[in-house]
Amino acid sequence: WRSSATCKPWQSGRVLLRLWERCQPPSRKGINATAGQGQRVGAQEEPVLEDLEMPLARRETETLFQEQPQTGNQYLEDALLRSYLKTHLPPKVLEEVNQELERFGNRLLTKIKPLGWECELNPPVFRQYDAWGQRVDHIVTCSAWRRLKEIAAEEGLIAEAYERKYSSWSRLHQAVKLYLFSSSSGGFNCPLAMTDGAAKVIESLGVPESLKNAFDHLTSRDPKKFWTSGQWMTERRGGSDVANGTETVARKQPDGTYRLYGFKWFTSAADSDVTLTLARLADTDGQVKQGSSGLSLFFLKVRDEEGKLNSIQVQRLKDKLGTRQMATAELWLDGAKAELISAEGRGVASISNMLNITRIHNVICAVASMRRMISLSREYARRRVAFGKLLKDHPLHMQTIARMEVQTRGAFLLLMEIVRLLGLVETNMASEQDQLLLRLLIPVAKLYTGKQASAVVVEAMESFGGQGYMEDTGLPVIVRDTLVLSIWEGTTNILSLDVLRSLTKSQGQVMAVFFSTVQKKLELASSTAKLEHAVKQTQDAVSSLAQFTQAAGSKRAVTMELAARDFSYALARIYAGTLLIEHAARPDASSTDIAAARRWCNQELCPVATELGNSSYEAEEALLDSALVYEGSPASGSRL
Ligand code: UCC
Repeated sequence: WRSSATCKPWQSGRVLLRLWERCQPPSRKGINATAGQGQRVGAQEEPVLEDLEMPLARRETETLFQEQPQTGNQYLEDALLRSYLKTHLPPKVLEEVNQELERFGNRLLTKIKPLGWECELNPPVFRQYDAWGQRVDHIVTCSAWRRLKEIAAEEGLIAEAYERKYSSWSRLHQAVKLYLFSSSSGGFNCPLAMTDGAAKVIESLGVPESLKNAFDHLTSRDPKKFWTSGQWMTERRGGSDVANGTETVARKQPDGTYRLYGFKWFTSAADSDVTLTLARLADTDGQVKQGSSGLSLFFLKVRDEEGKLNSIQVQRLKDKLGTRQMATAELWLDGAKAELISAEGRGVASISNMLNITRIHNVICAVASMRRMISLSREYARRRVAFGKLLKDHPLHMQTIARMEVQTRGAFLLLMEIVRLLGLVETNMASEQDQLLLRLLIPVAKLYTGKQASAVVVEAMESFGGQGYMEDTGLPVIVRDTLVLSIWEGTTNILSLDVLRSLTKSQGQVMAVFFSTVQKKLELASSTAKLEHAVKQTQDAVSSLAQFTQAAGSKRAVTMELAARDFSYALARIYAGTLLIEHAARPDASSTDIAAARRWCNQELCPVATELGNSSYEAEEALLDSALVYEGSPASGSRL
């Protein structure tokens, strides 16, 4: 390593002159500025002896670092979002929304994104005691986190959906804002998801007098008034199995309120103002009813008027892989004062209204993460040179990003479809079919986009090479925060079983609606020549799925359980493919719209039919599953 020798004072004037020249910025020396900092593209400079002898000497003085990918106004750069809005929104709504989203995009870029990053750098801290030994259980959040709460109110990120200024399109407008906000939100999208869910539950109860004040706070645009809500569902014995794992007991008080006693094991955004939670009503003998029908839903304020915790103790904050900007805590409820808000024993059914909203937020977050990573990746590919040319000029690299783009487009349209349907339901404009379709598509979209997002963000991270793995690029944060999406709000398998629940509960009607909706959309697109093959592929997949559902009717329940995940994937792929085809069949569709639809439909659209053909759902195969998993383990008794 000889670089330092080049700057020694005893060197001749000629050499010093050359050194001075080298220390000048790249632009003076014929480096192509558009290729990124320090990236040489055909730079022509007269070779000198020192260059040949000491190639590394130059490097020390030049800015040879990779150039940071910079994205601009997210709204303006999102072609699919803009074409979707142009296609679907009524002209007057489009005009207003378009202006608003452009303004919001600028605010995100200049103000909100830096706040989000500040939250990442200053995660919440738990202070259990004050300086004088008094227990305070204070979750200390940073100023950026608190500022984001104010911004969420100012932007109406919850209010928008409940004011219904644009009638059924308000929900979609809100979802689009949340989608743009998500990746810059520093984790504040999590409390917003639960706040939206709480507002939805209260609204679905008809906003009873006792909850009117809370509803006003949760849906307020006034930063001073705005409240966030938690969703305390998870206990020590129950993650997914809420019905059997919930131990919290509710004791009725003479004034008609309840006191809750129990331990909530995962409480996200534990700094929230209020929460919804489940508990078992204790009778006068202290007896409770077990199972799902023993659970009721409660509303409670986390602190009283003086800011003291409502007989709640914070045990500790969780040490999580991601979403570290947001405080997740273990909480002891030691007589927390609460209000019963569901019918007795209808806790799970009531909180499902909240779950369905937070699951939609999960989809929003999944699509947003994919979109953000692709934006950064494509931007980087415009600047980074490898093997003599920009990454964007390497066909294999472009193919890789294009595959991610197709996945993201399918997921995006699935999200838009769900919030469109939700908007119709919320404004009493939905048909019974719309309602059934919504019930089916929420778990389908949640489970599918959660998995897609994990795969896409990891792939996108790779597109930055080693830089993608560097903490201070911010890229690993996105990856970590995305990985939770297939876990919280119901894992992939739990959501697959929820898809089956929707089938059973509707006695198969959800599937009838699914088939007829897909068929209708495909028929409308079938006259577009360039989509002919994609339409045929999707129709074939629909036929296979229909055959499977018919055959499954005569099989044992275990078959459906084993098939649940593949079945849900088939629903997701077929429906998203249909939406891509529909979008590509517009008169003003672009060649990329058509390409996205064609490519999506080239993947296996109906994995459940393939696996049925492989006998994967037979009882013997289930036994083999266990044998494969436990071979060599003490459990199998067959260790080598
Ligand atoms: O809280 C968490 C983290 C918070 C962070 C939030 C951030 C969100 C971020 C978004 C992005 C930024 S995580 C905790 C999440 N926990 C879960 O998701 C629970 C997962 N487990 C399930 O979903 C289970 O399937 C259960 C708990 C719903 C199963 O309960 P049961 O009691 O065994 O189920 P049942 O008996 O089948 O259903 C009871 C009733 C039925 O109604 P009826 O009695 O009228 O037939 C069901 O139809 O509830 C109804 N029901 C539903 N209704 C159950 N699920 C649904 C549903 N999804 N939609 C409508």
